[in-house]
Amino acid sequence: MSTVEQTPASPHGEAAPSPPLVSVVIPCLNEEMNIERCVRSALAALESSNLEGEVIVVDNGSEDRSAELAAAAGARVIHESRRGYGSAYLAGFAAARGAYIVMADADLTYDFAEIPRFVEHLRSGAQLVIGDRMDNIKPGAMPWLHRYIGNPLLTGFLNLLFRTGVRDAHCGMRALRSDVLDTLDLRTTGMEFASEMVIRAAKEHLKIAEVGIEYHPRGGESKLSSFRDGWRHLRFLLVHSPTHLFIIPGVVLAGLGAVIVALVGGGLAFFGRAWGVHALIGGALLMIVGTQVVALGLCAHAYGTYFMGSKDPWFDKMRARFRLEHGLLLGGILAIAGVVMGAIILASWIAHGFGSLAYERLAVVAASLIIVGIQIFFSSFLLSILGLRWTGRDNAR
Ligand SMILES: Nc1nc2c(ncn2[C@@H]2O[C@H](COP(=O)(O)OP(=O)(O)O)[C@@H](O)[C@H]2O)c(=O)[nH]1
Ligand SMILES: [Mg+2]
Repeated sequence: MSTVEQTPASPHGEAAPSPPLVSVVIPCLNEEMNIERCVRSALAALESSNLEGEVIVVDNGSEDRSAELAAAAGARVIHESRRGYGSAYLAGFAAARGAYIVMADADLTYDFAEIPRFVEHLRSGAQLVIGDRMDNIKPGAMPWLHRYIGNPLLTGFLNLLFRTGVRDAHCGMRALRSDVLDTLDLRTTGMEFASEMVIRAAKEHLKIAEVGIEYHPRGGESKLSSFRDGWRHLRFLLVHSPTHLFIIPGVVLAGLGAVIVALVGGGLAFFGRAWGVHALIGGALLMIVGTQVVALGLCAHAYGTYFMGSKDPWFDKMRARFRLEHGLLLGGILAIAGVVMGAIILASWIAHGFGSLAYERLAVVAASLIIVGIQIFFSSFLLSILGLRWTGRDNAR
């Protein structure tokens, strides 16, 4: 939980001073080498551009003199005991009084003299302003693993999934209007907070501006753990996009499996040769697993829509078009087709005096149809259950 160490004095019950226009929020974990200079340059940037403002340092349980030095340099210090870059910012945002919030690390990588440029973008209508370091990374500022692998891969993946169009999605120098905080509804506690902010802003169609800035070598030790924090970003992207995590891979698997089952099961040759029961088993496996993955994806979408307020146009269209009964019908038809095939095999076995069977292909097709059919049938019910609390007309779906 966060606490405020130093609040602006209001002695003798005077009217509180009018809130500042800009709050510069700086998360800080053991940055005694840098924090004083950061606070002073932030204050100097505000003053030189005649911006009424405050500098808030969120101390994240530093074991060094960071908090003390920040306060002495003129910052309002907030303490947040829950560790993490995101936790620090959430506490800082809650304490910020400005209409505009500027964010930057406490490590001297960002130039606080750029603050007025960020504020200018907010003044001219942007709701979120993100720095873009990519054309101006100073020697030694970013390890090659981050510059050429981590950053481009994660930013590329983020844009593939969420189409934010942001060039440097992990840049730590940003600005936003405090009135969009409720809309953004940020929750993550770690470094993935940076991705969450960009994704949420894009999903809510906020006006995003980008500002080219320089990125300088860090003073003191980095708090970023490349693989752990990289994975946290990736995990965040995946769990917030069921379409890419489940639906697309599931449809591809199930579609490929269904084609293989149809061709091999029907005895058709392809790629210049006939295929046997092993290929059929492979196809059945893909079809079954793919269906399962799609069903999980639909449930994940339903959970997001009904319980987390997610808005996904694709899922909304599906909901409008398909009802529970459609799923039951499809599942039922497939399962019955499988049972009929099984019955044919059984009848033929009986007719041939319970001797040895040679219906492997038909048996595989029958079994996979029954499995897929039953899966669709019950998944449809589960989807419907997830939507039970949904309002009005959708209850019946
Ligand atoms: N990683 C991390 N950074 C924190 C935490 N609390 C505050 N910070 C601050 O968040 C900023 C970002 O961390 P930094 O090491 O610069 O990561 P990088 O900019 O991604 O390389 C710095 O100002 C840190 O002092 C925390 O719990 N974890
Ligand atoms: Mg940094």
